[in-house]
Amino acid sequence: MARKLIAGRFELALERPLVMGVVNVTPDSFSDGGRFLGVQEAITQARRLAEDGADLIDIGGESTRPGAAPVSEDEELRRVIPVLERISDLCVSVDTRRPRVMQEALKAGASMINDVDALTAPGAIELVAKAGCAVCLMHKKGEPATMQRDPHYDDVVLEVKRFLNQRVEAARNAGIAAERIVVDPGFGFGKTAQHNLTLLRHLSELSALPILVGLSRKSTLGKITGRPVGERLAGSLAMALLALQAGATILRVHDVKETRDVIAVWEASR
Ligand code: 9MG
Repeated sequence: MARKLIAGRFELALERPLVMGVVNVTPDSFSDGGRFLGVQEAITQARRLAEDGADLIDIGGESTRPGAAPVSEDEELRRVIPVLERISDLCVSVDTRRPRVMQEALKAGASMINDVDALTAPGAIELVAKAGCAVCLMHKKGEPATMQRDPHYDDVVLEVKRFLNQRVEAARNAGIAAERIVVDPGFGFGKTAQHNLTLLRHLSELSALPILVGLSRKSTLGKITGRPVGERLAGSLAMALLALQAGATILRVHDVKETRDVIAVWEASR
């Protein structure tokens, strides 16, 4: 496995797990519904997560939660770019599926593209190849509006593994070095709780490249614990530990400080 992740001017050592802190610049994260306050809050939150120990910050302007309202490209840019311009000293990943947003985000200082569509949009792969940024290639089955309506797989591990391998091959053929690529099984993206748990058990079989996992606060935890999204910290930390044991390299989380403690305990026990 690559021992470092190259993300633009940043080189992140992979001897230890990395933490990616989540910052959503989406209406549901605004306290008063105002756009400007959302941007300010996002900047403050990004800085706080970095102080808490995040190695990377993931900024998103379009919610890909099941059933989330679509956002225009211009609106996504208006949400994300002003935040990026103010935190470009940090290693920032941009969660987007749109090549134009990728392009503008990279110009504004982003070092990584987190694409839940795995660079399948026309032009996306060439753009990322040229940029020198890192990329996260994620598996998803279906589209966010409908993907959780009875998802089905004959063999979820095999299907996700094949897809990730194909997208890695496409990225490598386009000129993206292996040290710039991480893969992600896409927990909750067209998967039931059982699919997610099966993938977690087989995580290390999915790829030889670094694996990013996003389980923090997700509905699988609601299903297991019966708790609403605001009460899923303990479940999220338990999932973080399971993911580390299963071979995850990057944990995409909302609660950075607490996840850092999980990593410290896990490392001490090895
Ligand atoms: C944007 N986003 C929401 N959940 C995610 C996950 O699990 N992985 C990645 N890469 N991105 C996600």
